[in-house]
Amino acid sequence: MITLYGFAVSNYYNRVKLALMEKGIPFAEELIYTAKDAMKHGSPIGKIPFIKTEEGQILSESAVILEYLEDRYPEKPLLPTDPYAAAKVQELATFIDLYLELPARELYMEAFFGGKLSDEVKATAEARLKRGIAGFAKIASFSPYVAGENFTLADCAAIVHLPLVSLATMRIYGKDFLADTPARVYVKTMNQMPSMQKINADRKANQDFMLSVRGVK
Ligand SMILES: N[C@@H](CCC(=O)N[C@@H](CS)C(=O)NCC(=O)O)C(=O)O
Repeated sequence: MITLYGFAVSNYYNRVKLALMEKGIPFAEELIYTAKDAMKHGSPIGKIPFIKTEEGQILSESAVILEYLEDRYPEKPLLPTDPYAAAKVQELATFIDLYLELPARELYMEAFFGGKLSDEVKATAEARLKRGIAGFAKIASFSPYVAGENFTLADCAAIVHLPLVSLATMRIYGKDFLADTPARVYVKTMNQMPSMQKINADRKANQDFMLSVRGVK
């Protein structure tokens, strides 16, 4: 059985967990909280999530793990069969990672963990986020899933990342930068999925413990 390593508060961890659950792949969770522990278990730079495959191999990077799961467990696909349509799903997922989550991540220290950011960091993140969100709004369809009619790998990224983008921008700039997109309704709807209810319950249960172990980040 696959083992998923990381902590249940992490959006990247929950992206993999969501794909595993939606594809109906059995897995065990091994909660680890520190980079040192992650490295001890095989994570190359101590980041989570990573998995141990059924064959005992280690694999990191959430987007890569999802691609591996598609290839290894094709029974319930989360990518369209048409190559261009599949690439468009991956484009959207990559876009959300690179141009929404990563710039928003610059804000987490102050937005969620009591740190203090310089005005320069905030201004840089703001410009990057505004540019990224304008592009995201052009390619996301929200009809009803983020890439179209079917639940795909792009949803696994969108559902876990978009709430953090909203919350972080709200806290730092006093405005949800995704407010002009259907993100809020989308996330609310997606959170009703049984898999997301379990993921959110686990996240809440894990939050206080994680903060006490890791401090920040
Ligand atoms: N590109 C990575 C990002 C993973 C990532 O940033 N994980 C965070 C938790 S959400 C982490 O491990 N942070 C601890 C650290 O950087 O030491 C992925 O997609 O898996």
